[in-house]
Amino acid sequence: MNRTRLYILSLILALVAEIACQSFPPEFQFGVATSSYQIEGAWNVSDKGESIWDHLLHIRPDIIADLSNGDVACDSYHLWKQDIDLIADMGLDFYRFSINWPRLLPTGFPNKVSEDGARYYGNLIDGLRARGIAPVVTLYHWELPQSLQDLGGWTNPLSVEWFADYARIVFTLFADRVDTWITINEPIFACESPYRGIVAPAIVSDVGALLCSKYIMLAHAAAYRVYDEEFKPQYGGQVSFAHHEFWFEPKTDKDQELTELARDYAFSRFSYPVYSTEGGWPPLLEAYMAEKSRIEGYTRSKLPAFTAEEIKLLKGTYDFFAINHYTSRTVRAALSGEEFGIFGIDGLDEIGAVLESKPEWGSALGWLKVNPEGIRHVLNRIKHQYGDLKVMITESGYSDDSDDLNDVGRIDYYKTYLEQVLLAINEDKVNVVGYTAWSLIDNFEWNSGYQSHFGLYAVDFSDPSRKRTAKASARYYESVARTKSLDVENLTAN
Ligand code: GBH
Repeated sequence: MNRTRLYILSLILALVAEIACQSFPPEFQFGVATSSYQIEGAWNVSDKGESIWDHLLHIRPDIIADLSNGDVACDSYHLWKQDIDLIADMGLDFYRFSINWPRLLPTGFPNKVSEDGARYYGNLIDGLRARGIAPVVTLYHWELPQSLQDLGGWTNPLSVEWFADYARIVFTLFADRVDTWITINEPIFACESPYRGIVAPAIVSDVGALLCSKYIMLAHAAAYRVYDEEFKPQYGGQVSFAHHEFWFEPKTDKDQELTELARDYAFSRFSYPVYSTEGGWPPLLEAYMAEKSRIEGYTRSKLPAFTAEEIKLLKGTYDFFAINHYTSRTVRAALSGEEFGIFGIDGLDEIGAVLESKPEWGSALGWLKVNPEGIRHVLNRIKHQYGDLKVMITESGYSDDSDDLNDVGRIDYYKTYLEQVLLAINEDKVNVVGYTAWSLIDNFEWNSGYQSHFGLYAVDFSDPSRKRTAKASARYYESVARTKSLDVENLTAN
């Protein structure tokens, strides 16, 4: 072979390698996610009970930027068939949605199961399966029955058994048709923002946030054990909870130690009890909270201790690692007297850490800074902390406030984040098995109301029929999912 031919051959080989690297493993799954309060509406149909969100936003609309609520939302309670069509049109493997606890159990307790509630979720599950879409079902995406909140909600130790009872009913109804289950969505945002007055039930209590952390994790474990013992032998499905992690890095070298504490406080608080070999609270955090509580004059740590039995109950309650990831922050120590912004977004007041962005990171709407490398770091951190686990990305996505269907920012987010997921798979050998785009449709984005859009499809909220329209990102995500490759053209709308 002469030199020119060799050169051409090497170019072709490089190209083939490049294309191969752009490809996901053939069994990699692509899906899309929503949650009940954010899309369903129909807040008081039939015998549905009231959730903490229904309750709070009817008396405190002011906590939402546009004073809106989820009374109607995307009306997916009535339009679920359209939602299934959109998912099928994108050729996706699965749909992650959540069950609204008081829609199924109007009293919060298992004494009464709503027939309409059970029928709604049964139809949705059957409709998905008929189109070859696997349902991935979340039991708790923040809709606690108000009846249980009135009894202390997740700060009441009995919430562990209330949740286990609810989980058993859901598994009894649907375990024959659902293989993948998420117990709790994001314990951090299910406990911290709610007990900092930001979201429902909007109670301000640092003690409450930490009590909730303990009992919500025990509730996860109890539900996991119910499935494992009573349903897994027959159905063989998989259960986990959706853990949330930002990527945190120290602002300067001297912020190294604080960054470790911040990671423990915000993330390992929830992952360590389940995934570590020792179990229990992360040691650094446990020591810090014991000392801080003593200084503040408490007789015991605000972070409630686990008994040996509870540590055992929690340890190993996973069949895979479910991770939600959106964004990154730098960490530095707060200056004396410095004010903290929104918990978990701008700072972690309990440990005196300020969270910021870097000039080179991009930005979506509000809190969502765009740092694609962050997702690779987080995936690596999981592997280094807990070993070679099966990892499923259960949420990731991009927000804007635009009506432009040509949503290039969102396409760029998915492209660059998925490139980093591929690097984690190919270079770092992290066993990532799936990716979930948040969200299928624009929906009720909690404090931001309907002003923050995460959807691959737009929803016209001024139209009573809540018309859904594909954005360019829907077609982009479709090509990625159908080819299982990033080697696709950036399609634009129209
Ligand atoms: C996920 O939470 C949730 O699972 C999902 O329901 C949510 O729609 C999605 O992410 C996008 O936010 O606007 O500054 O007042 C991620 C955590 C919870 C962080 C809401 C931002 C609002 C803070 N997000 N939070 S702010």
